Amino acid sequence: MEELSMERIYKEIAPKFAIEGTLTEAVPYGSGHINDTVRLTCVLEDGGQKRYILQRMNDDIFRQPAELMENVMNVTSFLRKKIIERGGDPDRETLNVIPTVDGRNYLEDENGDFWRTYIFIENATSFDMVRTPDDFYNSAVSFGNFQLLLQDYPAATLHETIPNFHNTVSRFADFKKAVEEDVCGRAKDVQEEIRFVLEREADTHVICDALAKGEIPLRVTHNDTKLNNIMIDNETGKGICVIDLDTVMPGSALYDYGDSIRFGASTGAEDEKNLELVNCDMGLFEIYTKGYVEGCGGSLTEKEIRMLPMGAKLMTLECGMRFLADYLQGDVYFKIHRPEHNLDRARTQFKLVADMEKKWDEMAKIVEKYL
Ligand code: ADP
Ligand code: GN1
Ligand code: MG
Repeated sequence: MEELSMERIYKEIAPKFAIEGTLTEAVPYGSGHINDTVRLTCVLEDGGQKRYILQRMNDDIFRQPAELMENVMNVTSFLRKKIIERGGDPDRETLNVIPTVDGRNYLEDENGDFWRTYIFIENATSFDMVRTPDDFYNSAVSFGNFQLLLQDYPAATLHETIPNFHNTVSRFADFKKAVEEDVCGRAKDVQEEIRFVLEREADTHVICDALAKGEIPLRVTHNDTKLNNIMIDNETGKGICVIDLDTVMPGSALYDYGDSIRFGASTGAEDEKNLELVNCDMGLFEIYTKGYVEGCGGSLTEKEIRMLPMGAKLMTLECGMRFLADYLQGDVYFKIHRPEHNLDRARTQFKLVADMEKKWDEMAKIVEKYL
């Protein structure tokens, strides 16, 4: 996709949305790996200001933007009703799509790029690293609650925006293919990392098998529950809004729980180069477990709770496989900001997996407390 031009956004794209006031600024925003995100600032007649998030959706990854936006509209209107019922503020506690001036939910421009706009959630922050254990606990309650709120969502009406997104068996097959094809000739330098994945093939079946056998339920899940996909209220410190709804699809609670642990319970950044700094913190692991189980309001089954450590390990292994596969394929999926960025990311994930394996008994004991 073409580089983002702020000037073009300012002059041609933003004015096509029904935003209020006079646009005064458009700046690149956030640290997501997938979409191009821009923050718009508008000045209102009364001198106040209103901000928006404008995104160019990544249509290499989300092949059916219309279906994706149908999911977003349906899920947010469903959540909106529930938020109003419980006396919350629907403009802050869920995403709100701003239509185009001609009343559509998204814009297709003359280059065939797809754009959408949301209300900017003010007085809240999305964190790339855990700031305090409380933030992490509050994010867990919110992600658990999100899943609970969607418990009676008609799952069959959801489009699968990325097929097999957390199917670790097919992710493993994709990984092996990337190694075999080795289109950039990079495999020779990362043999140790490749071996790390290949040795764990048996693990990749565990959640898929449990779902297939009906031992754990299929639910409507978020599927991308990293800490920076939740807005933490600046005043109360509570998780005010779950964002990045592109991958809301039928899935397992283990995916949501596991992806949060992968990212938030790590003592290092996702792309930390010094692996000594990267470990799975058992204090954070426990606090998230407590918050998530509470947030799910008693809806998790005993089997699910017992499998939570496996959720954490497999989501971390999967993400590592995806980063390494992308490195081997020439960095075509995740946004990178330096040449070996995806390799660095893959290495932190494998370090975390190895650390979880060492702490396996401890993790099992912790989750047992929340049965
Ligand atoms: P990506 O799929 O690329 O991760 P996100 O939808 O997560 O894209 O957006 C990237 C970042 O932009 C988020 O991590 C968050 O910091 C910020 N962001 C997204 N939506 C909003 C919003 N409605 N209000 C405030 N910030 C937002
Ligand atoms: C991507 O979109 P973002 O940055 O929140 C990715 C997740 C990965 C994550 C790794 C649609 O999340 O699956 O776990 O990067 N999203 C998609 O940081 O592939
Ligand atoms: Mg995101």
